[in-house]
Amino acid sequence: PFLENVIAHPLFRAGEATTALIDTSPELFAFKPRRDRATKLLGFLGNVIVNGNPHAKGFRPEKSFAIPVPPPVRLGEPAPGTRQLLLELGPKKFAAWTMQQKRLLVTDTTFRDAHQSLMATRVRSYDMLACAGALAQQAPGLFSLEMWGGATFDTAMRFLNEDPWERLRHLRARVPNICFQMLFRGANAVGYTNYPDHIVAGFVRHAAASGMDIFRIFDSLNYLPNLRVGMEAVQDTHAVCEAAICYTGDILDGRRDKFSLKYYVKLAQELERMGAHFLAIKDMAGLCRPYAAHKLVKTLREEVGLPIHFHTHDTSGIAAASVLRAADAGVHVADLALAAMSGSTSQPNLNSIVAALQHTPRDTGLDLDRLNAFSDYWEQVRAVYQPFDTAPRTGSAEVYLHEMPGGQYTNLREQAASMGVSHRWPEIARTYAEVNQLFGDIVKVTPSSKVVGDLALFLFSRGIRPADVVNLEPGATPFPESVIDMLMGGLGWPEGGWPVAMWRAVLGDARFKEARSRYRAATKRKAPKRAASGAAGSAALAKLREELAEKLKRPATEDDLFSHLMYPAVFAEFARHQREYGDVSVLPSSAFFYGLKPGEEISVEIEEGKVLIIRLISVGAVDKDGCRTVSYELNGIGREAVIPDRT
Ligand code: 3PY
Ligand code: ZN
Repeated sequence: PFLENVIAHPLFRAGEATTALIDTSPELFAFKPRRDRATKLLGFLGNVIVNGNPHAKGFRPEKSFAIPVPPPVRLGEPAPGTRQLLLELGPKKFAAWTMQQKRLLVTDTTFRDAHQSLMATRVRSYDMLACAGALAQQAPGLFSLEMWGGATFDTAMRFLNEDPWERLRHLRARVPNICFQMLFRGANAVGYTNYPDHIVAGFVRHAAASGMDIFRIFDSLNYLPNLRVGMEAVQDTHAVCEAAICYTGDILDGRRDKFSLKYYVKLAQELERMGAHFLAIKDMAGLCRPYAAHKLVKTLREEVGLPIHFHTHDTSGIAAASVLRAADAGVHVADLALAAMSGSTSQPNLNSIVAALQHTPRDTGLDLDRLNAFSDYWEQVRAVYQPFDTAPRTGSAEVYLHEMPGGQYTNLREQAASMGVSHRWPEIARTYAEVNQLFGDIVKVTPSSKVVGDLALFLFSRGIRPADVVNLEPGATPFPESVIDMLMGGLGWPEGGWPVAMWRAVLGDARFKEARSRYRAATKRKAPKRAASGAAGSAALAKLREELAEKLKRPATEDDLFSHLMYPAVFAEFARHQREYGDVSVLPSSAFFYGLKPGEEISVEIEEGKVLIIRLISVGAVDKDGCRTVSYELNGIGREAVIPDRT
């Protein structure tokens, strides 16, 4: 603490400290009591026990959950897998290898999209890490694990008080053999708005250096200029640049000709020209029906020389048929989720597809029994997340009407519930579909899907029909900021631009003219050359890092920097939480969300080989200061935490 005080002293920081500093600065000897890690954890747990975890939606299970037991880790290194292959071959030859495989290759999305779509992105690192080592040993034939990016980045900090970068590194340490894959929102990186180029490129570099192998990059309007910086940044690392076409509409429906087969082929060819190593068909809402999937994959295989990776959602209940038809048409890789985390708004069932393809030319070669054991583990884990598990119980063809992405569906339903209008969900879903038409029929995926949702709820709550928006007095209605920003070009531009009557009515004349001239300039511009040398970007990032260190009153790491740049307010609160409570990701999930019951004991590994055994003894009555004394045994010795009761 003394040294910390010296380093933090203004004279020392200004480089003006002399040896006299000690004699003239008694404040150097004012030490804040250092709270050790165990004390901080007991404080956090005490707070959850007394007040509940603010992110557990007030849910208090009657009985504690048993800690889920994953398949055991055996002695010895896991067999080499796709990661070794990628590192050895480099991304281009790795792509060629992928195209030579006869079997259907499989990406397991359990660690990312599955829980993003089923459980509001709430799965904690703890539950992934507990099974990751065994997965590396027992399923080394998986093509990749999708385990990062999308909405997991901010929710880790926001709702789980954990560091997304630590998740990536800790998983990497346990899974050295299977490629890691992330979802990257092009110029929106892992956020909801466009970021400057040097931040997007810096984020990619840091993610690749932290262990990311495959970047699936998409744009929420299929606006290709938004992909350039991210794609080029990936191409400068060891990693695979997998560029995505976002699928919407129905290529088999001749009347819906905006999103035709030709449209997707042209996009895919552009992405190939931009240097993609892989092509993803990103069917974020699960709209790619079985026969459409076959036709799309077959045509793309003829027109594009890249491996094709199919991603869909089972919202309709028939997405497994789409995967099988895509496999028949020669798709190279498919995204699937372990059985207990599959179906509904998540991916189709990995285990069942493995079974379906056994003894066929596309046999995945994966070990079904072993995969079933992992599904059993996830069934236990899923039970702990009960309050977040709000996905529809069955498939529904309603998805073809509203076209909501898997991850948005439950979110919007929750928003409707918080507005007290759950019972009017079918109307809200219809309004969402009508807002899509009002926007001219667009691709809907984060963040454009959020804007459609924002406007749908805005109009619904005011009783305005989407079709009537064009009749509103231009600029007179206080539309949500996200809508204004999108129409001003904040997310780029949709195919063919925005419908003019709606555009003018929402923005008002002055902003409409400004937006239209931006659109004209953007569509006239030739594709920009490769971004200039990274030197200016690196200097800008170094400066941002210094500014952050000032704010944090400690040195800022690269992790801190990119978390802060993506989500300044969320990161500031996360950093405060860490100062107060330390690393709470080490707690079992049941204890993290619901605390402990008297007599309950958990073991917590705070670092390798350092284990705390925590038993809750009792919770005292409220004292005169409004506090309760929570009594524990910590490694057999009595400890107390005094917690203000805020219930
Ligand atoms: C995300 O951007 O988080 C998505 O999952 C989009 O499908
Ligand atoms: Zn998805």
